[in-house]
Amino acid sequence: MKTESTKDKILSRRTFAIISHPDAGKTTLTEQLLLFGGVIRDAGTVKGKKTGKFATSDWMEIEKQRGISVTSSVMQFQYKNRNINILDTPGHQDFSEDTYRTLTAVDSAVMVIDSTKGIEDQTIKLFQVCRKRGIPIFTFMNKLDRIGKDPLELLAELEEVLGIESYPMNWPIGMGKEFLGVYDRFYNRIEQVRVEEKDRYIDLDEEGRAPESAAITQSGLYDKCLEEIELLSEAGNEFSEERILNGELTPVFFGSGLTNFGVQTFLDTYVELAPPPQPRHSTEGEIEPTEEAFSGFIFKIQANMNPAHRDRIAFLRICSGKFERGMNVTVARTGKQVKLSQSTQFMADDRHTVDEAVAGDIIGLYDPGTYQIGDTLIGGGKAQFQYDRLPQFTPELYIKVTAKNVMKQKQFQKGLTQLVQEGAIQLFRSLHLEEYILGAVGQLQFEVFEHRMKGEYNVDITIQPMGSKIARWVEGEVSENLSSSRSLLVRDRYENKAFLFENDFALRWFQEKNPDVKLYNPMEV
Ligand SMILES: Nc1nc2c(ncn2[C@@H]2O[C@H](COP(=O)(O)OP(=O)(O)OP(=O)(O)O)[C@@H](O)[C@H]2O)c(=O)[nH]1
Ligand SMILES: [Mg+2]
Repeated sequence: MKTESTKDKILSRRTFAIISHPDAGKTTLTEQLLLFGGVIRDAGTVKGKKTGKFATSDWMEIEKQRGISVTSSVMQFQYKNRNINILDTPGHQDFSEDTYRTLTAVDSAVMVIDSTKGIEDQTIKLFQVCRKRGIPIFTFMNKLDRIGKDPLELLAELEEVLGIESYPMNWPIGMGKEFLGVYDRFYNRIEQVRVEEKDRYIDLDEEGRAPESAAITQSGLYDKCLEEIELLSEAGNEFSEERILNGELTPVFFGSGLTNFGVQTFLDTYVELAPPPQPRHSTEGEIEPTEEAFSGFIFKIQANMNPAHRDRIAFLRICSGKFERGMNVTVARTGKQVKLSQSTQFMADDRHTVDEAVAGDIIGLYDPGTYQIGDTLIGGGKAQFQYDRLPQFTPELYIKVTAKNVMKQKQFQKGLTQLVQEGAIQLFRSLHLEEYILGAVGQLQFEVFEHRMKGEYNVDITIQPMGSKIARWVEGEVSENLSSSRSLLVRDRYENKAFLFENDFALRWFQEKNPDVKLYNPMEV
């Protein structure tokens, strides 16, 4: 048994990711949450235009320039006796690998929907990943300060497009310029827009009505809201905490991240309803967070987070027990023992040393090249189990890369090796010519790579697009004579041989001609 205090600490953790289609407002919402968490004093903006201050979680140079999130970032804050680990993820599908892995490290997710657009493609995909993992999902209908879709239509989309039942925790009174506030079904009050804090809330009577003295009752929008609330009470789903925690029912909040409306109420409710750290599956079955022995897994590796440090950080989700700086752990994959003496907690790229952390927390470990994404770390001298493999994607797009300046070979190699270790791009070498070939799931990954090679390693690169390919690895030996332009034989960074096929047809043709060559795709789990 754990001592009470470690158990209490574990139970106070809330670890979640913010997910959605690009531009729905994840980073903006994250910024407001950090504001309530008291960890930043002014909210920056995604583009930083007016104030020159950027959102905390878009810390990478290229993110600031383009106003999009490229990589997930983790931040910690305390709110109402809860210790919150929040992960802001990129929405763009070219970066979804990072987002999918991040989702393995959380216990719940906040799905942000741009209410002017409704449910978009990438949201559908990310939702499905959460559902498969049984993660509870909280929905934030964003951008109510603009004229958007009808709220009832948005709810219908949740059920029809995503197939999840919903319970609106609050309901908008108007929208756009006429957005007056929300009718809060959970706290039984009306929260008004642009009203000073002391007058912002109007308590509702037993019938769920505001006192007639309240000015808002004079508005037709209020009447419309009441009608819709009645409809929801009669025909909508019932509130059920149990179904929320099972991921069967999503609580829905309406608000606006940019104008900071409804965000605090969302946070208040979220910390009440969101689950504490959950067990994680391993080769030895489920591992409970309150188990005595320390364990965790690495879900992300990031080089050069801070230009002043220029080192590599491995992100660890602690799954059980307690972490103490200086402790010894075993890396399950290699059996190697490591002393964890350099550990950090984050505010995006800002960090401070952490001496103690518990299950549910996400910490950064200094990585001299010891870790790989998916590694299980276990306290003490023996690793008795490993956590489930993390999702990995087969690259679809390929390029050849060289350093523009041959004198920069050394830096080029260094950058290549370090950025490839982050897991978003894969490195191959062609067998005869020893050319460097990179594979990724999307074009934007290459743009980020080029940008970072320049910014972080001071190397200009030349890119030669190869188009899309199908990668298949070879089991056993294979003759180099089988390599051709349509079925290019390459080695991955672990020296395993693979073919890059021009297309499906080339793959099938090859298999028919060479039935003895056993091909497989290691990323299909
Ligand atoms: N009108 C309005 N605009 C918003 C709101 N929230 C965010 N935006 C704007 O929407 C744009 C995208 O916001 P982000 O927070 O970067 O969106 P994101 O989901 O983090 O985008 P990616 O990280 O690229 O996937 C920015 O221009 C924001 O200022 C809102 O509540 N109302
Ligand atoms: Mg973002």
